[in-house]
This record gives sequence, structure tokens and C-alpha cells, in this order.
Amino acid sequence: MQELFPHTGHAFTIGVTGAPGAGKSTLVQALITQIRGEGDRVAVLAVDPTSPFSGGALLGDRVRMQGHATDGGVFIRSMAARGHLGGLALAAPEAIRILDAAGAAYVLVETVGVGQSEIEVMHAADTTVVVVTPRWGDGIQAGKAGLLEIGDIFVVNKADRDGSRETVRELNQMIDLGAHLPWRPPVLETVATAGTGVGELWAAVKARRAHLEASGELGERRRVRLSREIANLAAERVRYHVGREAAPILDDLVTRAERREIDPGAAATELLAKLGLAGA
Ligand SMILES: Nc1nc2c(ncn2[C@@H]2O[C@H](COP(=O)(O)OP(=O)(O)OP(=O)(O)O)[C@@H](O)[C@H]2O)c(=O)[nH]1
Ligand SMILES: [Mg+2]
Repeated sequence: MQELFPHTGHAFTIGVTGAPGAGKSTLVQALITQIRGEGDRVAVLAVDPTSPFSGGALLGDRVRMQGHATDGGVFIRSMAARGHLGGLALAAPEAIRILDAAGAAYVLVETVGVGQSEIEVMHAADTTVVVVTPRWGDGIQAGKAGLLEIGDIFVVNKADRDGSRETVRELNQMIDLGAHLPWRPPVLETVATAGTGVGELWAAVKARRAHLEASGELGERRRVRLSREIANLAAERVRYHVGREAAPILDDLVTRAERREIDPGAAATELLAKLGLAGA
């Protein structure tokens, strides 16, 4: 990573999130075609945070994206959270960085938008596309609010189905009720399977990028992201260190706490001091 890092910072990162089966992978595939049409190299990171069947699901994604399997300008990688120290929030930025250093002009990150870990993954993207479908989550207000917050661009995919127009109208109303920020997220309709609306989506992504660059927001966001990442990595190392080194010291502290000779807070202070982390 130390050797890679100087070669990073060039790729524009696009998060694509939404409910399971909303059409994210199909849309990503259509975006790849769009990007390759402009001659740029593109990488895809498909993140599957929780599925115990991720082997199968990820394989499915690869098969679905096989239209680009023989194109040397396209790189597709799947990633699961399990086994990663600190989970996806720490692993995703590093994976994105490798793709960036390898020369991808765009990195597309696909996640299922259902939980906190996906939202954290989205923090690693320069811009976020939220994919919904007609009549999405009728009544699931909380889920909607969460997605509304992170979306820079909204897509109602499967617009060939009933209720697409109403969903577009509903999303526009919700956006207009929210905070009025310099960037007003557009709401687009697509039929990913037919490629309909994908050109407009790509134009919206580029408009978003131009806005981020012109306003200086892109640099600011990346700075916030770096500071968050450094702090997260440091916190994770401390946690790991404490977990590994604390056991022998803990035993004695617990015994003293059981006897009410020391309270848990004071015991934690003593533990940190003994681990050489005094003042933490
Ligand atoms: N009718 C219709 N079907 C679509 C459209 N886009 C995708 N699909 C279908 O919806 C199904 C799910 O598409 P995916 O692209 O795998 O959806 P996904 O969001 O990546 O799914 P997960 O990664 O499993 O969460 C597939 O059978 C697609 O062919 C669309 O615009 N219209
Ligand atoms: Mg998918």
C-alpha cells in the first residue's frame, strides 16, 4: 500500500446502491458499456457485506457482467466483509485504491443498500447513485430516509413496470422537502436491461462530477475521507492491540474489580497504562 499510494487519487469513484434485485448489477454493466464507449478504463468492486451465500451471489454477478469479460479495459472484483479486520469500512477504501493505482479512470462500487456498513462503504465514493424500483418499499419510511440522505443521483430502474412515474414524483417531492443544498439530486428513469436512460444517467454522473470539481467539494470530501480513514485505522489497531495483549493483565484487574477494589473505569485506565497507551 505504501508503494501504491503515490499512484492514487486519479480515479473518480461512483457508488451504486439500492435494494436487493433493484437492478444495480445490470445498471453497472450498462454503465461499463457507456464508459468504454468513451475509451476510459473502468473497474467494478461488487461488495457483498453479509450474505452467507456470497460465493454464489458474487459468482452470479460475475456471470451477469460477462459481457465485458474479454475487455482488457474492464476489471471486475467481488469482495465480502468476512475476515476483514475492521470490516468493509476499512477494506473498501484500500481495494478502491488498488484499482485506482492500476489505472482505472472510474471505479464503480456496487453495494446492497440495507445497513450501516453499506452507508460506510458509500462514504468511500465520490458520488452515490441510489437505485430504486417502482413502488419501492411502500411504507418503509426509515429505509427511504436513509437512502435519501446518501443519494446524489436517484434512479428509478425497471421503468418498464407500473408505477414508475409515481415513484419519480414521490422521490422529487421528498427531495424538495429536504435540505436545499447547492446540488439538487436529479431523479432519472432507466430500463437497465434495455439500456434505456443509461446515457442520461452517465450524463448526470458527469454533471455531478463537474459540480464537485468546480465548487471545490471534491477535494474537501476526499480530505474528510482521508482523515476519517486514518482515525479509523488507528482506532482499529488500538482495539486489536488491546484484544491481543490485554488478557494476562485483565485477569488481575477483573479479580480486583470483583473484590470492589477498583471500578471498571479506573481498571481501563490502568490497563491502557500497562499497554503503553497511557492518556488514551
Ligand atoms: N423488467 C426489468 N427487469 C430488470 C431491469 N433491470 C434489471 N432487471 C432484472 O432484475 C433482476 C435483478 O437484476 P440485478 O442487476 O441482478 O439486480 P441487483 O440490484 O444487482 O441485485 P443484487 O446484487 O442481488 O442485489 C435481473 O433478473 C434483471 O434482469 C429493468 O430495467 N426492467
Ligand atoms: Mg448485483
